[in-house]
Amino acid sequence: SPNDLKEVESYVKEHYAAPNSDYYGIAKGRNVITIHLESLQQFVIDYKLKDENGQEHEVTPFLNSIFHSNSTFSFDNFFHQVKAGKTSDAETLMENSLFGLNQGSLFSQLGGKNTFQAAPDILKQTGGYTSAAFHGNSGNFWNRTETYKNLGYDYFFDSSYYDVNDENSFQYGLHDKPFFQQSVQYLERLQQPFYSKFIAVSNHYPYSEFKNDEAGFPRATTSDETINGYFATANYLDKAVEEFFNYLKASGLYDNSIIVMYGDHYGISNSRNPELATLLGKSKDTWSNYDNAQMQRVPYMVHIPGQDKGGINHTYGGEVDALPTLLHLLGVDTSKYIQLGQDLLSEDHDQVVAFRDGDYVTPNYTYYSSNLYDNSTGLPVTDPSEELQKQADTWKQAVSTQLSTSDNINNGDLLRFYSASGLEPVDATQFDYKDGLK
Ligand code: GP9
Ligand code: MN
Repeated sequence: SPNDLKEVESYVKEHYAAPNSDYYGIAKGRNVITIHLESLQQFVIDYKLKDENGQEHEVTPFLNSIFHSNSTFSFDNFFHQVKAGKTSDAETLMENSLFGLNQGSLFSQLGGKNTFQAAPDILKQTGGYTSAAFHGNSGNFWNRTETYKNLGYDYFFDSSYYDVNDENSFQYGLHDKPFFQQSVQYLERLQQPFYSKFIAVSNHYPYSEFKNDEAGFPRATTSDETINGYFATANYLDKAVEEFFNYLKASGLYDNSIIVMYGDHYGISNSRNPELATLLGKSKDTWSNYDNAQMQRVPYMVHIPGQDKGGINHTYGGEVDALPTLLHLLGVDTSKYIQLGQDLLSEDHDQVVAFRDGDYVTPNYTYYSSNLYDNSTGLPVTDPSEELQKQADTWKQAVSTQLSTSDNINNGDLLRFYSASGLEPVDATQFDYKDGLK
């Protein structure tokens, strides 16, 4: 009921993190180009894979160059926060600053019927942006077609807009290089400024698509074939993104755009991590749930060509924090929006990162699978001081309130009652993605 909104509003007000004036609006009016880096984990950044001759191969040289550029706001303590909804949960988090559901996918269950105040719609109503999502898989997957309408996307170019055949695709759709190549014809006809999202999917489990000579990248040699293929598909993604950047530069779009890149969730699951350990200079035998928690870091980079205030920021945060961060860089005031994350560049940012199941990570302590760990040793805290126990209880409470607030909003469809944002409700019936740009 509208009454349930009161509690939500006071939570949001209490947690609002004001923008940092050094960065507020530095990308105002620019196009936004978001690139979804499927299953890419932060450990891959700067990682070099050794082949059987001991020769090192940089897995993502292009993304590494972006990560280290001072035109990029890069975050190396940024965590995914998804559960069973995987990619779709990441999209929910990144574009709404709300969590997915504790069970299943919010896109599948509520995406077609709920009211949202999402990135495409906010930018349209505050900045006159056109919006488009690009993905070389069927629009039904994760109920995207229906959900995107409610998110306010003007256009959705799904696989029906692409030449997809046995040669250039796999079970999740078109491969990344042809995906970006074929996307350009649509992108260049979009009215500027635009907000766009490109879901590149080749680096998807089971990472079996590219053998040595196709990818030109060696396989790892652990006993786990999933791990072994992961580096080659990540390298292919890196090359595809580089080609897309080259296009952006050649077309002139680059200079008046901002390019956001994020990894949606882990690519290597916890059950496989002990096998991965040796490649990370760690021991399989001492690998623990502490290590599993730390592996949930994913890349988050906001590249703003022509400015040099960026760098590698060590703030702890997660996908829920991305939208307020982005909006503030674009000079959009978020104080009236129902968003549960906090601008990562704000002085007020809280560094308690919630996982969807109630576990959490902070700069000094990690709570994962019922254990509290000291980050400085990686060991469980067996006998916490009274003070630390109190602190840990506070963190747990903060995380559970953030998650339950999100669930109340989503399950109660509360945004349909919320008009104080100043946003007109999205009229999903005005979108028909079959017509494209005709
Ligand atoms: C398919 C792709 C896969 O369209 O988004 O999603 P995931 O399996 O990673 O959730
Ligand atoms: Mn995914």
